[in-house]
Amino acid sequence: MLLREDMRVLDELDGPSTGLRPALSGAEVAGLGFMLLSVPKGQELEKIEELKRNPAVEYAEPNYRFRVLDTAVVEPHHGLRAPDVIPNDPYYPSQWNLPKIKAPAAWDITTGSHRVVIAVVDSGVDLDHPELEDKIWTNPGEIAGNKVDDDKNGYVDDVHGWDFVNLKGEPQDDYGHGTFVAGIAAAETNNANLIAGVSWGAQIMPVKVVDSQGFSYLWNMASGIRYASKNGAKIIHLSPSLYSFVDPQPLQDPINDAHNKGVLIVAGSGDPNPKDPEPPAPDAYQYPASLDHVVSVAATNQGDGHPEFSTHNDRVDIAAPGVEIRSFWEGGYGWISSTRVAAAHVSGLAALVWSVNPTLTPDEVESIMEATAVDVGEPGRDDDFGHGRIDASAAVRATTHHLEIEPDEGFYFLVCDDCDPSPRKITNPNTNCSTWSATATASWLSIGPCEGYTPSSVAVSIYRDKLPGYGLHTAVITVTSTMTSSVNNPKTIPATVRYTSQCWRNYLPLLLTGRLGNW
Ligand SMILES: [Ca+2]
Ligand SMILES: [Ca+2]
Ligand SMILES: [Ca+2]
Ligand SMILES: [Ca+2]
Repeated sequence: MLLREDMRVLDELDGPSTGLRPALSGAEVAGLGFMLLSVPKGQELEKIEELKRNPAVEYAEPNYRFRVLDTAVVEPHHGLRAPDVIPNDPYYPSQWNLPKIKAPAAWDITTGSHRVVIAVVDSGVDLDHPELEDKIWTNPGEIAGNKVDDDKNGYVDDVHGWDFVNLKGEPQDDYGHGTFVAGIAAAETNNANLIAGVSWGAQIMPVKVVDSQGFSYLWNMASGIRYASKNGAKIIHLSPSLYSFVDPQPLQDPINDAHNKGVLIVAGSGDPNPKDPEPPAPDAYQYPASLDHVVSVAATNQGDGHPEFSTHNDRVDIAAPGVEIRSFWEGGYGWISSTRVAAAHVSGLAALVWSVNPTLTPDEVESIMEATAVDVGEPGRDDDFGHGRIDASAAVRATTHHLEIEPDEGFYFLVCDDCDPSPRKITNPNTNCSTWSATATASWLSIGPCEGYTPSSVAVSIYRDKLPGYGLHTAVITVTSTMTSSVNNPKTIPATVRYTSQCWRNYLPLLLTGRLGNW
């Protein structure tokens, strides 16, 4: 069971005199604000009632079991021909969900910044999957395999996330669901391989809280949320869900903390299991989706209808495709229908919105997705679809563009009669070429065409023939957002050219004064 003390009450009652301390002997404290206690089997509820009568106990709850019900229907490889359109992933034509949410038009604005991290709190992620291995988050402060907690975050060798089931730093997926969800949100895309993901750029932080049978526990869930928010995730995708939940506080606390840190938390609205001996009502609150500060995502089908399995209630915020959604399964490929896979689209879209404007709060990101959603079902917000089915293109286009470029400190070129300096690059790490342009104030500065998706860049080079003569010349490059609404814009980059007949005349004095290293 999980237990939290009210320290103020404990102090008032002079600690041990409450009788609580002896009861806690052997308790495990994990920095979550509550404790995990072992109780003899069968005495759980009795013990909880006893503890709740103690004024020093803020809450005492069973360590509830959560679950991930989904298993994929496996499909054979068809050897599909890569289409001539972008993205070129061969299974893209069977991903009805992506054109449905207008992902291709969203990808004209951004294919997703590498800086946005989605924590997949699920069964782990296949760390060696060819479509995911380059997308896995790496903890910058941790050295692998030295049995030292280098970044002092409480977890030894957590180089690519953490496994809360087996308590180790290699959150390898032994069930499959986390890998499936990660593929929907952020598979390697336009690589002529398998499927496309919603955000081509987002990093995946694997946080394993689900065991090899598809089950998780409240303790693992709370710990996983805390880990993700403390270690740089921007979005937390919560897969496991539960309906018979008495007191959600042990989960609400870490969710509140994550939200206060600027993290968006996303979960499927829930899918009652028809095989369950006591299935919940189709409008029952399921958790964590129904907690505060969690975006509760319902599923839609190809016709924007409401599939029967998708829980509907007044906590549903938004809807996304959730029927026959393709992703990776057991080393191959398959489909799943559930609200959890619907939620993976919202996690991916939030990563795209945050790419266009990294300064937004999680509430702002949620509001943008809801305001731009397509109203389906009954007019206005309704319990089946919340604010509607997500429209990725409308969402990224409604986002105020926060223009970022690299470098912003300026360029220095050295030119002589028998040498040309190599071109430099101005890079926009977050959005595509369609969102920005660059111009120069001097005819001797050449600004190349913009190239690439996110990141996108232009080459800057010098036309020696157009320089007005030997000496020092300066000009300014102006970078402007071309999106309807923008901030941090325009940006200017100074460019300086030293033009001389022979470069050694410039290099030699610099070498003698030891300044070349700075140039
Ligand atoms: Ca660590
Ligand atoms: Ca280490
Ligand atoms: Ca792919
Ligand atoms: Ca509606």
